[in-house]
Amino acid sequence: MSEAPTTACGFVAILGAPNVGKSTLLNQLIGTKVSIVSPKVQTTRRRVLGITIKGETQLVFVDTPGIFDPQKRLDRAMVDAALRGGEDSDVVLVVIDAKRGLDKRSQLVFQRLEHSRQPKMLVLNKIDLVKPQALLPLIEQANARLAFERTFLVSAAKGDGCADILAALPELMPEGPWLFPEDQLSDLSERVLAAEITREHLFRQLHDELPYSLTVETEGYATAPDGQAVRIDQTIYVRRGSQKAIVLGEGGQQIKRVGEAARLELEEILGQKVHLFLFVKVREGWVDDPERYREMGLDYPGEA
Ligand SMILES: Nc1nc2c(ncn2[C@@H]2O[C@H](COP(=O)(O)OP(=O)(O)OP(=O)(O)O)[C@@H](O)[C@H]2O)c(=O)[nH]1
Ligand SMILES: [Mg+2]
Repeated sequence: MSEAPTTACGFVAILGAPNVGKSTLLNQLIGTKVSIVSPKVQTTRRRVLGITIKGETQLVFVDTPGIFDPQKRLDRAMVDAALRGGEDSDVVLVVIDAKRGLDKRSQLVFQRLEHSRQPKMLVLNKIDLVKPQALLPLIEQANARLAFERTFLVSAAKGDGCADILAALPELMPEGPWLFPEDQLSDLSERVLAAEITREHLFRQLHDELPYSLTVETEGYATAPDGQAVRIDQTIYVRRGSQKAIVLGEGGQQIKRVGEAARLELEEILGQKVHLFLFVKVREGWVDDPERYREMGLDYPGEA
């Protein structure tokens, strides 16, 4: 009787300041989009698992919200979620934006990770934006600040260097059974992913503080009997009537553009025709409503 090969499975947290490219890296590592990306800071609000298999090892990546100095309740819930994602993992990838270097924001991340006991690896991302000679001093400074097992030079947007990360991880993962079915790519339900995609396009299309004042929830998700099409109903919660007017835009043009972009992306991801219906509701206190945090996949933090 031949013995079954030994399997391994472990969690790899992706931590860093806002906007350094953590979600782009996650999507690139697992080869498909499960976590939303935008040019604005604080796009990711919740932990998102992205799962892939390398040989006999199942790698479970944990994308996290950026670590920053939280001021408001929602900020605190996001940073808590990020730090907890790090604590529960077997390895931590600490992502730095090579263009920004070791700025104040990444210093804060190093500070928060000083006492974490997990092995840490440094990922210098966005190397496509800097001259190669700028990298060496950065590697030296970062390694002097925290003990890293390895350093990777990466362009998550282009995919450069990602294979090296994938090759280095399996030997660090504990032996054990796979925790997820072989074909599972993420822990997000289709309803949550659909809400996230709409939120991504709101982040991309709206300016100033508005993206931070809204949240999106999927209220209805119904597949047609023939499986060819899906109807998705979503509510965008904003905090004030004036914000609702901006989200709708003149003659509803703004929300139409957002809906169109989100629909096209959802059709690609789901491989189905999508009918997307967006509603905007004013809910003044949603940032202090525990139910909204539950929907966002966050714990509700009490008073500071
Ligand atoms: N040029 C370049 N841009 C990148 C690279 N990786 C990510 N970006 C861009 O950086 C911006 C932020 O990327 P995200 O993946 O959303 O960053 P994040 O760290 O997840 O951000 P938060 O979720 O807000 O903390 C986006 O505009 C990305 O397209 C890269 O390797 N090169
Ligand atoms: Mg992100």
